[in-house]
Amino acid sequence: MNAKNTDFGTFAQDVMLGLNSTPKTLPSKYFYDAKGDKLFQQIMALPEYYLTRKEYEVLEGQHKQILTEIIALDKPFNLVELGAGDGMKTKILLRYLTEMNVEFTYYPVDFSGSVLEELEESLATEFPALNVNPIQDTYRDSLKKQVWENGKPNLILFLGANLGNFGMDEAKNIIDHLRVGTKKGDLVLLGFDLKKNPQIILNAYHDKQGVTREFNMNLLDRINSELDADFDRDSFTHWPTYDPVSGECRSYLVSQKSQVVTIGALNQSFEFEAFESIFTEISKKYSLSEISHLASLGGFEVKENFMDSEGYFADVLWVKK
Ligand code: AVI
Repeated sequence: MNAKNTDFGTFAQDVMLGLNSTPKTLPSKYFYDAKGDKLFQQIMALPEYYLTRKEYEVLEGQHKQILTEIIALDKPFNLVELGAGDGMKTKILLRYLTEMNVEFTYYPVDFSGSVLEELEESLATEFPALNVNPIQDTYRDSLKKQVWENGKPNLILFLGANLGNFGMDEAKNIIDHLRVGTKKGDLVLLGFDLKKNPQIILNAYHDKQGVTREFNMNLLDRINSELDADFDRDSFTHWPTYDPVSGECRSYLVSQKSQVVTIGALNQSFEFEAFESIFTEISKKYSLSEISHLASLGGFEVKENFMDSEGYFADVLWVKK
């Protein structure tokens, strides 16, 4: 996950804006501090959280087909990864490209400098001959700057269903940045969690062990410790919902009683009515037709949808027209 933001001013400002809006909201990018990162690692290993395993299955089982197009060009290329994180899934692709003696430079983009440092270290051990050029930036700014652009073909990776954590307008905006940030013939591989039995989706965000609850609650803990607030986490309930029409899985923290929370750093108190909620995250699930619509908005043609055996998850390969 790339969108870590621990800048005090920005965090305080976003919390102030979010809790002053109606309905109240907090941005999900603040889930990811050191504790949130660990919780997310645990989420990925949960029996209910199928997303990571399914994307692994796709990449493990179909990496040759996924990479056929770029290898067939028989030219050096740029492999750009938006939101590289620990690069675990990408290493499947890196391994195969290395085995095939393909010439390319890997540009992992992540907003977190420490994540990039760790990634660079692990790559130096596992792939000593790999050309790596880490970029510390946001998805959008990196696509605006395109520091990798050197006339060579690009394969841009945006894995892990990360686009799902943006509302539709923002997702379209990112696709538009992809449109501007790519040239004819460039390839993009995006990970999407697909619409499926609603119960399976809901369970993934409401696990029995309560790890996702902790992950959601971590937002309140961060506000308490970083912004000197007095949220009583026991008076809030983790409440995920899934709307099968929009495909939106939304997470909320619901106040169990009427209460007042004070945030010292903002010098402000916030009133909660009984059962008032804070909207904390969207995880949108897509249909294949919605995905091809997004492709066309970005000026891309769908090359192929690579899916796991149950059709839960898709890594889709697009080519720029
Ligand atoms: C990072 N992202 C794709 C995860 C998701 O499934 O939306 C974050 C997450 N939220 C709760 N569980 C996992």
